[in-house]
Amino acid sequence: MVATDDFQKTSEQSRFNLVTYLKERQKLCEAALDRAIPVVYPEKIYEAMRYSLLAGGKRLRPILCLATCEMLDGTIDMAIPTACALEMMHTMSLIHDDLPAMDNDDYRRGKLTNHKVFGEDIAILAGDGLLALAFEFVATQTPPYVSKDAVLQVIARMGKALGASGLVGGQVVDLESEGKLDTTLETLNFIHNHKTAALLEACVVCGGILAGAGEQEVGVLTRYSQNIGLAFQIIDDILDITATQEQLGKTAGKDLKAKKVTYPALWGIEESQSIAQQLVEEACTLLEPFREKAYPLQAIAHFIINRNH
Ligand code: GRG
Repeated sequence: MVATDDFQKTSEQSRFNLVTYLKERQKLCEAALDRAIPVVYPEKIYEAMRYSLLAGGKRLRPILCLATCEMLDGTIDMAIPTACALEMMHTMSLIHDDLPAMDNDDYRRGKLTNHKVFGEDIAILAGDGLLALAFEFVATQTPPYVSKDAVLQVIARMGKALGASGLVGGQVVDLESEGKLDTTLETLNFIHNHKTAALLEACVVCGGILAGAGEQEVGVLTRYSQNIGLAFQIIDDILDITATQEQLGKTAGKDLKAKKVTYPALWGIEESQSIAQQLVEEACTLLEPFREKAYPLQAIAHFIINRNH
C-alpha cells in the first residue's frame, strides 16, 4: 500500500513538466551562449567557436548547473556564467574528440564536425579558444555579490574535471584501450568516471557551490552526480548500438567498429539498462531531503536513462 505522503509526492512529481522545463532552460542557455561570443577580428576563429557551441545539443550540463543552484536557493543569475563555461568546455572536448587523431568523426550534433568545415588547424584552435574563454567567463561574468571564494572553488573544480585528473586522463586510457577486447570493468569504469562523469559532477557541484552549499551538501551532490554520470555513459553505450545516425547526430555503431569494450558488451543490454535504472533511483533518493526543490534534478536523472539521443 502507498502511504498518503508518498502518493502526494508521486502525483506532484508527475505534474512537473520536464519537457517544458528543458525547452525553457535550453532557450535560456542558447541565448546566453550566443551573447558570450561576438564575432570580431580575426573572424574565422570566433566563427569556428560559435559553429560548434551553437550547433544544438541537449545542454544538459548547463541545465544541471542551473538546476542545482536553484535547488539550494541560489538564482540563475549567479550560475549562468558558470553554466555557459561548462558548456564551452564540453563543446571543446567534443571538437577535439572528433579530430582524426582522436575519434575521427565527420558528424556531431547533426552537422559536419568542426575540422570538416574549418580544417584541423582551426578546429584545434577553436577548442583551445573555448577552453580559455570558459575560465575567463566565470572569473569576469559571475555577479560581484557571489563570494570570491565560491568563484575560486568553481574555477579549481573546472580545471580538475578537465585536466589529467578528469577528461584528459579518461581520454588517454580510452585511446590505450582501443582494440583491446580484454579491457576490464575496472578500466572501463576509470575511463567513464573521468571522460564523462567528472564534467557532469563539476556541473552539479559548481551549481551548488555558487549557491553556498556546505560540505555535507557537496557530498550529497557529488554522489548524485557520480551516479547519473555512470548511468549517462551506460545509456550512451546502449544508444551507440540501438540508435540511428539521425537520432544521435553522429556516426552510430562506432564502439563495435573501434573494438571498444562497453557496458552492454560486458553485461548485455537488458542488464545494463537495469543497472542504469538502479543508479538513477539511488541518485533520486539522495535528493529526497530537498523535497519538491529536487524535482528538476530528479526528473533530469530519469531523462538521462530514457533519452533516445
Ligand atoms: C578537455 C583539455 C581537454 C581535452 C579533451 C577529447 C578529450 C580530451 C576528451 C573526450 C571527452 C568526451 C568527448 C567524452 C564523451 C562525453 C559524452 C558522453 C558526450 C556526449 O554528450 P551529450 O550526449 O552531447 O550530452 P550533446 O551534444 O547533447 O551536448
